[in-house]
Amino acid sequence: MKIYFCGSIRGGRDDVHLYRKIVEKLQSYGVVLTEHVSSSELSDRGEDAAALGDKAIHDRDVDWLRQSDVVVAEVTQPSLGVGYELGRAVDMEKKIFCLFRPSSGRTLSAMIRGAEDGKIFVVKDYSVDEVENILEDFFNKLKKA
Ligand code: 6K6
Repeated sequence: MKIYFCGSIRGGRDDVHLYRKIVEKLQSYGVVLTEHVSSSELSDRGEDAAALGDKAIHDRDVDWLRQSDVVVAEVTQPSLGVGYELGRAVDMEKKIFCLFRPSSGRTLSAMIRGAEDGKIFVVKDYSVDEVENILEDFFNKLKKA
């Protein structure tokens, strides 16, 4: 299974350690195409972009999105890029699982919360200590579907 993981980069890297934990768990279910999103070496300035260029990053990521079987997004830290990826993924009719932490004190965008349809676009409120179980439930159901 090819998994596309979305998490904030230029939107802010506060949750990068959590992204790492999520990606490690996702790797037990398949190949995570976007493992770099969880790299603590990648800052919010995305300085590596200087080597690759924004257009190359965009085109490569959209190509990976197209190849993916499922999209998992940590949406607590607001990110234009993550919102864009989710919009493109909806258009590609990908199975989407969004994870949001209410304990952050934030309110999730209506464009993400409101996109939930309980089938292919799922939004789950969670806390850090339950993340592994929540991913396990999601992938177990996905395998049975
Ligand atoms: C190049 C090589 C390593 O890191 C870079 C620099 N930037 C990005 N590389 C890969 N994917 C990126 C990069 N910047 C944004 N994205 C994609 O958008 C990721 O898949 C994230 O899910 C999302 C983050 O968007 P912003 O708006 O928070 O940056």
